[in-house]
Amino acid sequence: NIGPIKKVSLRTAILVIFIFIKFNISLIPSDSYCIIDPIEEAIFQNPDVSFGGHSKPKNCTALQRIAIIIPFRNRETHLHYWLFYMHPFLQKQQGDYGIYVIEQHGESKFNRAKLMNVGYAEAVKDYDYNCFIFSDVDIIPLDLQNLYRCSKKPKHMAHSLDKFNFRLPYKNLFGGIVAFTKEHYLKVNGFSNTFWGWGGEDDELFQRVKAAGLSIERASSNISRARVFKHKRDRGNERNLQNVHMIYKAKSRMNDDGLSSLKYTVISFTKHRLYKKITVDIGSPP
Ligand code: UD2
Repeated sequence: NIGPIKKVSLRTAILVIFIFIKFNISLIPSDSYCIIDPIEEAIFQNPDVSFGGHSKPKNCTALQRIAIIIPFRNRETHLHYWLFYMHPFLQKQQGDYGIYVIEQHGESKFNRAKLMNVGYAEAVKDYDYNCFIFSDVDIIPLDLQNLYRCSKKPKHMAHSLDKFNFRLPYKNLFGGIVAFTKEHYLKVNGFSNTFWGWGGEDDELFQRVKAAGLSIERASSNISRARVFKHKRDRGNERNLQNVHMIYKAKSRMNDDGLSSLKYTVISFTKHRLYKKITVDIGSPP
């Protein structure tokens, strides 16, 4: 006889041991648990992507050769997740594509639009691209039917985002992801180079499209649903209210401010396993 209290504690001990075994719980610290950086998994899962981030379909010739340009500074984690999701996505769509991460060197105010122009200028030196998709590093499409391709019109591809409840916040929004044929990007003279800090450059691009006599298109919002990684406003990319005044001057400035006036210095080219990174000095605001 072990007495009622001892019986209870024996039962409890057996129960605890059972739970530990059943749910594979160990009290011994283990060194085998680790958080895998998604880039490791992405590299492992995309052996067909060639060094530097180019991939094309094996059994057919794609009609479009697509450069995907990503403006970048201090967003490593987002970039790794973007690559993790997007390489399989783009390969399933049988894209002939290359990934260009354009990193702004230094601490001066971020200039997303100028980095896009640099991406264009560098990508055309590499390959005969005829379609350019300018994408933020933190937007992931949720539907494979959302084709990462150019259309007959400049295409806005970030109009159905989870952060806006999958609704278009305002009619002229043209930020996040846009796709231009080479012909159309040249026709609008690219983005403006003069938008330093957050805001306005996407609206100004919309005005350029209009001024060039073009219009934009958007695919159905159902298939364009996309997720945005949550983040705070980055240091060095504070809202710039001066940008607001420049938006509606797009037409008068368009020919002199853009690809035609682009100046930058390349600090480094780095071919990574799944992308090409070009670090550039694009100067600082006047
Ligand atoms: C909105 C637009 C974005 C742009 C911005 C205003 C949508 C969905 N997004 O995004 O396209 O027009 O407003 O400028 O309409 N970045 C870095 N490091 C930095 C800062 C920015 O890498 O320090 C890059 C990165 O690719 C990022 C992008 O620039 O995704 C846009 O910056 P944001 O994410 O802060 O802007 P957000 O989300 O308010």
